[in-house]
Amino acid sequence: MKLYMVPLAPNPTKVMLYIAEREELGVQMNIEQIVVNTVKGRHKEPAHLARNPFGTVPALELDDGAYLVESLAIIEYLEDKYPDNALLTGSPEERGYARDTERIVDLRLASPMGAYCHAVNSPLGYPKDEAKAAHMEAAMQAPLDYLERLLGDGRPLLLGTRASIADCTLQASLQFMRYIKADVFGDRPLLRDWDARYRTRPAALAVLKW
Ligand SMILES: N[C@@H](CCC(=O)N[C@@H](CS)C(=O)NCC(=O)O)C(=O)O
Repeated sequence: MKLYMVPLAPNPTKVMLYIAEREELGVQMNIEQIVVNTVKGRHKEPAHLARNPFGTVPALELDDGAYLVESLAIIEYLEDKYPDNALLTGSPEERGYARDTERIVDLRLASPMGAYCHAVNSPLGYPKDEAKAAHMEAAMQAPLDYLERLLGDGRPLLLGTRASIADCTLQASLQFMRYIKADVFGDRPLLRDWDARYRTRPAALAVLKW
């Protein structure tokens, strides 16, 4: 299999963190990672549009030549394909809660963070938009408060002691925030500690560049 990705972008990065976390658990998926240079616009060229008609990364090329082009679907496919030591484990309630947390992080936080970064200092050259940045920053506050409360019981990671898809998703977006030198934590010491702690994990050391 081949993962078409670019290191800074949050959606590919969350898949890369996910793969690295699984490798730490002893699961070798042998996925070749191939950079699509989005700064040079390669993701909008025919070669990449043939992989993903939406012109985005990531895209996972399966062994039969088909492509998956949604980051969460790629992760869920890899969970199904390599079920030993999967990240999504436990009772239906635990799995439901893990999925819920991942959706909250992705939809309520990663999404405004991405829009914020592009409005402030887009690596893809999108125009600056102060009003949009302020709106996106405001939107981040409730989910950040939610995560700060979650960590209030002393858990080291978002869902306990094991890395989760939500951890990968959050850290991938925070890397983008670091790239534009934005500190989103405010007075949220538990989240700040989580960030520092997650970034010492072997998976994070292997994948994160910022
Ligand atoms: N829903 C898709 C979103 C993919 C996406 O928007 N990727 C960004 C990078 S994080 C991208 O390729 N942006 C370039 C563009 O939209 O032109 C996913 O989760 O994979």
